[in-house]
Amino acid sequence: MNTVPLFQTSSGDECDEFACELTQGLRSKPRQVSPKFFYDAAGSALFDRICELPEYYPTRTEIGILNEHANDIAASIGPKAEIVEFGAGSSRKIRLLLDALYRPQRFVPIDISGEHLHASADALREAYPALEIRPVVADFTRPVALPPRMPGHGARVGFFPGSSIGNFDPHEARRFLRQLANQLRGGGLLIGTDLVKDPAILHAAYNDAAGVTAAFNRNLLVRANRELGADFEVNDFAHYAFYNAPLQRIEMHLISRCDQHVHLGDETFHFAEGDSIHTENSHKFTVEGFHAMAIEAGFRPSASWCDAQRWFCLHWLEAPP
Ligand code: AVJ
Repeated sequence: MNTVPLFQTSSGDECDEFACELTQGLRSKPRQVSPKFFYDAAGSALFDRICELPEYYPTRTEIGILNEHANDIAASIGPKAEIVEFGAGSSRKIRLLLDALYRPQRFVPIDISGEHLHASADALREAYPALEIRPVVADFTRPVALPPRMPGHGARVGFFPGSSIGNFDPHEARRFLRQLANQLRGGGLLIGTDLVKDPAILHAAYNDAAGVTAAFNRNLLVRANRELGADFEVNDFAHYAFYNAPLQRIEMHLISRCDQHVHLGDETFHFAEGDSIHTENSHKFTVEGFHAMAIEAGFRPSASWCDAQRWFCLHWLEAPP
């Protein structure tokens, strides 16, 4: 078992990141924790199940768009591209993209989890022997040193599907896109966004009948118990997800079902009945609003491909040289 270093330092470098951020998040009011901590092995498996749920339309809608517009997307990106994926998700989407492209030269998946990254890189190497695959273990929200571009290669193209951009607050999203526009100079970014729509459809997507999203949300507490020795009574926290229309985002919370105390490290946290831990924001976009944000970040929006219901959209953003 891993021993967890002490984490009351404010410098933050000596401590386990999850321990640090969870402790700080529980000390603050409103209480909050980053959704990036959902994705341990169990959380990643739960997310894969979410993507198959009848209510969770984003994954299958985005795959449908990739399929339907594969030729246009490939024409926009051009031949011999170097593809950089921010966060190595399920390999289904990248395979669809690689299959559509004309002689892609190199694939650089960036992910914080080396284990997951190298396993999927090995599988892709078998399926695409002509493609150079250069995984980079890193937190893609920070600037990542990319392998130098090869002479003779086509555009350097970022791939950021799944509306993962929706996890950032608008200010952070702009900052992140600005960073990408710099890294991808002379190339571009293929990015997926979930769109603003009937709140009932959004609500259902984050409140599935089978309870998988609830388990995904609560897994954060399961993980804290296992990795950090916390003592959350997981079933005493309710999954609560709703659409915040003025802020155009789904919010996920864990709500205390009773008056209770939780121990983490050497601290005791009190929860009154109804107290919340804010675990995720998932922002929704309009095509126009997203284009405006992309322009502010230094991109030139070129094409956007949506499904017929306009539930989800893939955008091709050019990064000026
Ligand atoms: C991976 C952030 C796009 O917000 O829809 C799914 C994560 N959370 N169900 C999303 C998620 C709850 C997902 N993103």
